[in-house]
Amino acid sequence: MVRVEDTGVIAPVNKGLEGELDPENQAPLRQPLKPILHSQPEGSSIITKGTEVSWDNWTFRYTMHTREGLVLNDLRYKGRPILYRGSLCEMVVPYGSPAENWSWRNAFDLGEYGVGRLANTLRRGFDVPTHAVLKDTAFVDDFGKLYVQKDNVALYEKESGILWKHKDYDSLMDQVRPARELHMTYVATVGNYDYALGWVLGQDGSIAAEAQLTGIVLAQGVPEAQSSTIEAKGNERYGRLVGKHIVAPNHQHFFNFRLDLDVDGTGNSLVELNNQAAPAGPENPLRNAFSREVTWINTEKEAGRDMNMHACRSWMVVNPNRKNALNQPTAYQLMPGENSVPYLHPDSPIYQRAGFLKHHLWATQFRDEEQYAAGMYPNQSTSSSGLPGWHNDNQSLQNQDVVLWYTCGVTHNPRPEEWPVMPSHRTGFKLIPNGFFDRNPTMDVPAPKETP
Ligand SMILES: [Cu+2]
Repeated sequence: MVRVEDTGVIAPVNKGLEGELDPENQAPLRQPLKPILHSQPEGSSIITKGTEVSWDNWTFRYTMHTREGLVLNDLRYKGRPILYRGSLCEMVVPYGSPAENWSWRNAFDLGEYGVGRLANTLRRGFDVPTHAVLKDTAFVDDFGKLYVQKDNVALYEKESGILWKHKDYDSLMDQVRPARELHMTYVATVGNYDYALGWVLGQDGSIAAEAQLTGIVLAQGVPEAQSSTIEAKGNERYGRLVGKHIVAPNHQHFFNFRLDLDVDGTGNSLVELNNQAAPAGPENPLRNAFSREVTWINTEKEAGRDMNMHACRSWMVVNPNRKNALNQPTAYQLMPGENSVPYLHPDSPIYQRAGFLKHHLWATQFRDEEQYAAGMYPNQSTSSSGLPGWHNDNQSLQNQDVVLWYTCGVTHNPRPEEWPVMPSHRTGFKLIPNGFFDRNPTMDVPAPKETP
């Protein structure tokens, strides 16, 4: 022991939070909604053989990894390789309160805790739909002993609105195809937070990474509301009053996804796409024109890139050796979703350890030992661990085995409605085909049979 810090009793300690979530303490309960039945009378379209999965045109294998949770391996569409390995490879949650007992709080939920080993046993009809296929995982504990965790991975199909549709007012033709998705999820409880994490495959070739944030926001006891307004002042300077004597500090959740793409093979290159308004002139007389500019990102150091709303920026992994029917290189595009920048000072210890926060997009040439964005051992890391260090040798990204690293952030300014438990907040991003196919790959999806 180095020292003991006791900052004294500030507020009545919150007792029995579990009881607060109990249905008995929510009385009177609202009228329940009428049941929705999911039935698959002809069985599931998901075919599994051990950890091999096939569904619609997709095939892949998965690993439920102790540290990274659900990892996709060798993901292919109609046998064509797309993603060799896709994983959530680090997560960090820096808290924004300067208080003595708070300023050092910044859990690395993967590198320090491991989201796979913290995955829950799922229950059909509760965590996942009643028709979900559940899988067990064999893990090895800290002492090398094998154990099996029951039902911690779920696979299920979900109806997801319209895949495509068009109605023609002249001919009254009305063609529509309902969308179906394959969801693969698990739920990891890391201390106070619960994360439902996973992957969603679409029939159109899209791959989505999804994170749902729920659980209990970390809370500070406060003597009394000093401000009780929506202004940032008093004891709500760095958070928000969410209950009597309870302030939930501002914080951020940063996820880093490691995406070892193999678009039609390992020879891949990287481009950045930026939209820009065309200059006024004879070519643009009504000043409405805009173009999508392509910038080739040829080396690792060029690849530290950030989101840009003005350019509607995205990135694309291209196979320069393969062409579609339109003579375009086959490619997959990373479409960012919600994101944030860190509000940490660049000199803060946490920013040094989580250097991957410096950019939204990184890219490296594949190296087996480069698996975790904040390095192998973030609990003992230094500023050079992980992505910023790996960039220094500035390897080529031209026709190489390119690995993308995407940082996705949620800035969480808590609300009273997130107490005593937080309604799920959904975030993530998508990988979508862009020139990978010659045209809409779902034209062959049959129309559903007429239903009464
Ligand atoms: Cu949060």
